[in-house]
Amino acid sequence: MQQKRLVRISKYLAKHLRHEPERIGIHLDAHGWVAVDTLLSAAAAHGFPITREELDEVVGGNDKRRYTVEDGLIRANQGHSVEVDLDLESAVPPALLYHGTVGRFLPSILTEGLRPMARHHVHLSPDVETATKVGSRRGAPVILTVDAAAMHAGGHVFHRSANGVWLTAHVPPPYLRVRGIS
Ligand code: HQG
Repeated sequence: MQQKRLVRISKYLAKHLRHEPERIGIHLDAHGWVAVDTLLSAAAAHGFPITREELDEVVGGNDKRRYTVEDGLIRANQGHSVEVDLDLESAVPPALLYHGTVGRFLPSILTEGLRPMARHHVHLSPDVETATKVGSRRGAPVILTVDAAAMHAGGHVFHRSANGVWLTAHVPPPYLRVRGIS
């Protein structure tokens, strides 16, 4: 499949498995799952037919492993704005985690900390390279280092999504450092 088609399908899945299932008349269960058949029929009925082979290629070939297919069901691994319970176990984070953002958000972030904004959690990356990619979506990336060990010691809960993104409710300013500035 062409890369362009693959990206279009992945975006379509993100839109309907994370944010607006009702737009194509599907219903996610409490844990974010919907039957693959239901999803494919709904997509076709709403003018965006996807074959099962294409779906499998997007799910299997997706470098970020955004989706899981299991027992005839599919769900997004993270990034929801609709209420779902992903049953993620809490986990001990590495000592440092990273967040990629852009300069225009810094004044607010350094005042109120990192907030989930439209998502359920703040998303943190395990390495600078990943954080740089995340930040670059919005402009020249600025990387924040998160003192995850201190947060964990202070009782903040962390979860790790199926695709290696670290999630937490809020990162207060004392745990944040702009990388390159001491
Ligand atoms: C910023 C993509 C002002 C935050 C990526 C970010 C990631 C604040 C934006 C995943 C703020 C929210 C998540 C505050 C945070 N004041 N701005 N207090 N706190 N922000 O997209 O972390 O393609 O919801 O810095 O690869 O950018 O969806 O979060 O710039 O893994 O699979 O508010 O989304 O993955 O933006 O990205 P987002 P994110 P997917």
